[in-house]
Amino acid sequence: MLMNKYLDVNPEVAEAIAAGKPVVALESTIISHGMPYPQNVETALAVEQIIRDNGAVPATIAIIGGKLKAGLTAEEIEYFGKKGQAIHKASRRDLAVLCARGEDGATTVTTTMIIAHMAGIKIFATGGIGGVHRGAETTMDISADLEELGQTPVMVVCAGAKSILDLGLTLEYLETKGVPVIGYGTEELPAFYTRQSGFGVDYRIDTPEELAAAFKAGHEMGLKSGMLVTNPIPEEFAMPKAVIDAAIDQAIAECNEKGIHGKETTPFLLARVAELTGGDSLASNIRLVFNNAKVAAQTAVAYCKN
Ligand code: PSU
Ligand code: MN
Repeated sequence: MLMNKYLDVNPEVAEAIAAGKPVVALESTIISHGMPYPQNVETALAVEQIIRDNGAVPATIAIIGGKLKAGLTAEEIEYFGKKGQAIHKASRRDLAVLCARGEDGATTVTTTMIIAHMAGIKIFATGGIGGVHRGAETTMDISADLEELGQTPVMVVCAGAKSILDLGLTLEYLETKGVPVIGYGTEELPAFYTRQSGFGVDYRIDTPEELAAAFKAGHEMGLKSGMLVTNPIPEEFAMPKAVIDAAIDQAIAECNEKGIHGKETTPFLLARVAELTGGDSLASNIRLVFNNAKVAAQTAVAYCKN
């Protein structure tokens, strides 16, 4: 554990880490900015239960009153879900000022990795990561998540990246940063709502044991980078490709027309795609998060065994 006065690890999580028991980190931006209330809170609580059912302790991460919290209560999750986009979306650049001021912040993949690492948590489950946005050649909109994956040794289990991003450029960037992109049971990068993207992953791995062994090898040789595990949405919950592609194209066009940019872009696109698909994309989103939580918990269990 990299202790500092801002870090506040809840007792159950601290005890599990100290005893070498499996723990899985979860982010809070997916709650406040990634899904509407009340599905966001229901999903966050259900995900914690899935992690417990698979033998690990959940640690939902957020910034509350200037403290970097690892492990939230159900009341705190409800608070983040209700406050939604009124909560500050906190990336790496925001940590210092928010904590000095004693404010709240919803942690993205980036900040959840940072705080998980401080607390000694190695495995983190989420829905999707940020990446290189379409048009980044001129906007330079590249998520800080990619930088963090390059410098913080935490495994992130996600369902690939959405095609709101430029998936090819996202893979190029990850390669530059030295981040292995693993396909869980697949050779193809999943595209979040669909199992196919047309892009290959670096390695296919089929079991939680092998995921744990690969991550441990990097850790033991002192590599500081993270590992990205992309876990395809179960077939029965995937969206028809034509439907999701049309919704994403329309959402991106509206985003450009409205001049939305910076940290507002991803939340806008997520909400608009959910509206345009009449909630179908939200249902898929919830299912793929459940699936990622299960794989992350199984991998955390395997990591602690060997
Ligand atoms: N992708 C999703 N759902 C999410 C996010 C991304 O499918 O909730 C959130 C995550 O917290 C991710 C953040 O770290 O958006 C990336 O934001 P940006 O593109 O502004 O870096
Ligand atoms: Mn951005």
